[in-house]
Amino acid sequence: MVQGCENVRPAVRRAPHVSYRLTDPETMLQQVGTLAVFGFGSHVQGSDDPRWLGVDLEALQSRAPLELWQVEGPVIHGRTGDVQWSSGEGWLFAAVTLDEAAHGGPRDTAASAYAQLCGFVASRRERHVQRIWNYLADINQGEGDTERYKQFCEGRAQGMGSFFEDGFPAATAIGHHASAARLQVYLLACDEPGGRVENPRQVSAWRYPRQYGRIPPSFARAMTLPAGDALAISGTAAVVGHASAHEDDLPAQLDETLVNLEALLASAGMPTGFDAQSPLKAYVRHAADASAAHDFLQRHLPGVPLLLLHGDICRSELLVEIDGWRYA
Ligand code: 3EB
Repeated sequence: MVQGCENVRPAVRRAPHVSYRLTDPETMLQQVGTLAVFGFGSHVQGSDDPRWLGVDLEALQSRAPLELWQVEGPVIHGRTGDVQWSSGEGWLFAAVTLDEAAHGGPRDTAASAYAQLCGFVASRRERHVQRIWNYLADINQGEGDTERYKQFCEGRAQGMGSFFEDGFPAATAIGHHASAARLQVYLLACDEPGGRVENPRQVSAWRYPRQYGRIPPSFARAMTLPAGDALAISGTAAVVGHASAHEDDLPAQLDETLVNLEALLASAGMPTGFDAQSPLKAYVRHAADASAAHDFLQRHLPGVPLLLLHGDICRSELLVEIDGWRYA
């Protein structure tokens, strides 16, 4: 077959390297190729660099590492309105941290954060959002449709507008316990599209029935990055079909969550299991469950880099949620 020039594919972007490391922000920010550095909790020493983000979730480990995103080339960075960002090698990190006190509650704050982020990404070559994280205060406060998570979902959908009409990125939404009611939203985007992945054991979140809110959550279960060399895994919990399983039973929820993670790997065509290159985060509702969760995960996922964070899952009956990366 004759290959015309229309068959020439653009360079496929290798996945950023995501890792956890016991180091300080400045050391990492000085390195060529550092796209973003994350610290967890109120005691972490920060930086004014737009690539630094201090996350409002406390680590449940005595020596908590930083999370690093690294690409294989030079990185530029800046601030545009409330957006802090960096880019290099076809990848884009962008983040917004908004205080609800200045934006009027979880719905309007989410709408503003998403409008700003989507507007910024639309102005960039790296317009294909692969993965989003959302951290908001008191996520389970309020009843029924007024629960803060459900208000957040409504504001998120409003702020996104039609930006994700071809499909949602992978995502995490977790509640924090910081003193200020801040909403933090950050994302990873690329100049090439990824591939959305769903979990055959779970109803797709955007098709959740009415009982979970007026506006269903806007996320895909996972995203295969453009080169197919990594899977970005959304917040994954003990949800089967659309229902929560094993109410208030930590080991059973952890078991079910690991079954869901394996189902996602299979659905994405990834090898089974997780390894030393595949960092995971476990968000644990009750700090008292941290050591049980840590022991369980070390036993079932030996050698896997783990970061345990104190966070509330968006359904009050869920005690734990896991997200992270699987490299091919
Ligand atoms: C679930 O499976 C658990 O609203 O962005 C997981 C990942 C969950 C992302 C989001 C919510 C979100 O429905 C909750």
